[in-house]
Amino acid sequence: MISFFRSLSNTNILSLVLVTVSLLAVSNMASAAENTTVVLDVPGMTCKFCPVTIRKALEKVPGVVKVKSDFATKTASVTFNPSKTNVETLIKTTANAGYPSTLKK
Ligand SMILES: [Cu+2]
Repeated sequence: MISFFRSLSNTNILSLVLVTVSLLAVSNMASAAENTTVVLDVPGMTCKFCPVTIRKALEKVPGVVKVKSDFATKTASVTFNPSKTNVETLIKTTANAGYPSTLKK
């Protein structure tokens, strides 16, 4: 091991350290930006096209990754990046689209 490091020039050791540090930084960022999924109750859905309107509105919100809206259960399941948006914004978005919602308990 020691001879391995002796065989490396100082520049190579420095670049090894830099690569290690940047890899650690990337993995930390990934865990900090872990996505969250919430389910919203949207009681105002009255036909099978309502969930489509709601899904399209939510998909326009920056930070929203995935939306599944369902007429049968009158819910919208939203996966989002919590460093970019939040539940209040999602609820405001459905209300602005004509469908007031609440966080499903
Ligand atoms: Cu409808």
